[in-house]
Amino acid sequence: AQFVWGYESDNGPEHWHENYPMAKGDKQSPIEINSKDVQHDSSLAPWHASYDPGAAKTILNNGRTCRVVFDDSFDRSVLRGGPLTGAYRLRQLHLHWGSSDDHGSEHVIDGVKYAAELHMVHWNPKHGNFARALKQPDGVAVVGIFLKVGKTPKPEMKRILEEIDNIKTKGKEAPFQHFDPSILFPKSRDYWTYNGSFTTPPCEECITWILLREPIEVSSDQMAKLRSLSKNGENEPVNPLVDNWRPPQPVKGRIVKASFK
Ligand code: SG4
Ligand code: ZN
Repeated sequence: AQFVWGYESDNGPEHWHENYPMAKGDKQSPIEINSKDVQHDSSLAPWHASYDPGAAKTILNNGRTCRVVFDDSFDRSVLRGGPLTGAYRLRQLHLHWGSSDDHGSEHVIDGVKYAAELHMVHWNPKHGNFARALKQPDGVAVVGIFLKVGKTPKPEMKRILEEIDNIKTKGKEAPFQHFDPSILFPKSRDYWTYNGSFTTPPCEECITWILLREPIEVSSDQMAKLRSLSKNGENEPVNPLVDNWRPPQPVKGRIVKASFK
């Protein structure tokens, strides 16, 4: 039988390298960040996103995550600055989350696991297309935002969460138009940055990670809504889509830089 990667004990992160050898590479993600090992870099510029709400297209459940897809056929929604050279185009955003509020993020900060981690995936148009970009060390930039459970729901998460019932099962897709994902950013622009990989097979090492220091706060009910997604297809036994995170990988001498002191 063909290997279909996932997050179960028989096809999860411990098995990925058997079919995707890059998963044991030297620049894998996520990692654990220890603030005492981080280097402040005063030359790190601020980052800026300029997103066009009209670029949002659809939201879908692929059985592994929930994803919002954007039009990236021209420089419409772009990320600039920070550690990046030039403008990177927004392609999609997706999330990773746990089966309960005390875990679910991929990156771990000083031992802290957040309930979820939002990834905004951008690619460098100097490489022509996304497929080519992911073969280049400066091909992709992902902004990572941690979701922390608190008392207050995040109203900006509403648009995504109200579509959950329309994309309950694997393979479902719904229109998702007029959405500016920058409403999901926290107040502070402080970030950590390091060079790493995609956190799913084939785990290509093409990513400049920009991880935001300040988490956004969501309510426990909002997290529960995300967990109501299913891994199964329609008319199949219910299998909740939870714990779609890869654990931290070896740092192997990489330096994490901080934009802040
Ligand atoms: C999620 O599984 C997305 O659905 C994938 O998007 C994405 O892969 C993958 O995560 C890895 O991205 O920011 N976590 S991550 O490193 O973007 C790619 C699709 O499959 C290639 C389109
Ligand atoms: Zn991701």
